[in-house]
Amino acid sequence: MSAPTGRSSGVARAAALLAGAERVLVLTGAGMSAESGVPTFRGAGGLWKSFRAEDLATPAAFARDPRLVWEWYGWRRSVVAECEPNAAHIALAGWCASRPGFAIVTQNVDDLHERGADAAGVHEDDADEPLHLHGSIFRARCTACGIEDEHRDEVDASSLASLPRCGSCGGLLRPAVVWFGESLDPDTLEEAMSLAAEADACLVIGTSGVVQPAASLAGVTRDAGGVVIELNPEVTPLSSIADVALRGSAAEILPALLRAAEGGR
Ligand code: BV8
Ligand code: ZN
Repeated sequence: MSAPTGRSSGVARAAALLAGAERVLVLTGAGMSAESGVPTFRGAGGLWKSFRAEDLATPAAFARDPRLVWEWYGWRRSVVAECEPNAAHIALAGWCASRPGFAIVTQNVDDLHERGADAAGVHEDDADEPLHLHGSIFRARCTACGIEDEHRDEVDASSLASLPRCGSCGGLLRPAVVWFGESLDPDTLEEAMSLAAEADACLVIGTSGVVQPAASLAGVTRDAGGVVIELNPEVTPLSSIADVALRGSAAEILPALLRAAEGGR
């Protein structure tokens, strides 16, 4: 177990590990978007009124009250749309574009990694798209015919009749995200697991490390002989397997860490 190191020595140690890594898996959680203004799930202030994600982000909640669940996602979409990618998104996008062996795997359903790449001037051919383990809040899937597509329309959740409908069969649409109790897309999970197994380092940013199977990715890297770097203001269940634990915020630490890693190449 690593003791959280002093800030500058921790950044120097983490930078040396990243500089020497050919393949890096960057696993991000809600803390990556916190400084953009997107509420985290478990942090102070929570996500929405008195509801917990585990109560609303489930198939049962949607079956019971699709209007309430769509109201929640409509609100979250409006919050994300008002937010801008922060310095961590932008620095990470620029850095991954210059290092082909680096992959972003995110638990987040926002589009801030993608918008961070735009802000960093990264052309879509220069870097792989981030892998969204839990889907995207800006995509919807038909509950009847299964068609999935981008969906950024304003959600009118005032009645069942006004909820989003499938253009092809008229079925009720649902957010194309992975709810608790639902399996992740098998191809996405397999790709994430193999990236983790091949990685020389796993950089874990802004996740409480409680949701499975996403939280197990860092352990897969470690079990395969790679190193783990955690960037989080708080201790998490992943801290015990971190070679370096950087206690601070993504937007503050990540740009400095990546600059130091660049200098060490
Ligand atoms: C599944 C999308 C098979 C929806 C989300 C073992 C194996 C398999 C499954 C389970 C298992 N044990 C339990 C389960 C069930 C469940 C689970 O893990 N439950 C937990 C609560 C115990 N897992 C599942 O259901 C998964 N399905 O495995 O399928 C299966 C099938 C049937 C039955 C069983 C298994 C699917 C889980 C996906 C759920 N969907 N999101 C939506 O967004 O609406 S989860 C959601 O919460 C996020 O996507 C994320 O993955 C997760 C955790 O959130 P975090 O990103 O970590 O955010 P959080 O707020 O928790 O923490 C923020 C962190 O940031 C904090 O540490 C904070 O300190 C830090 N921070 C704050 N500010 C900053 C910062 N860091 C840096 N800078 C800052 N400025
Ligand atoms: Zn349909």
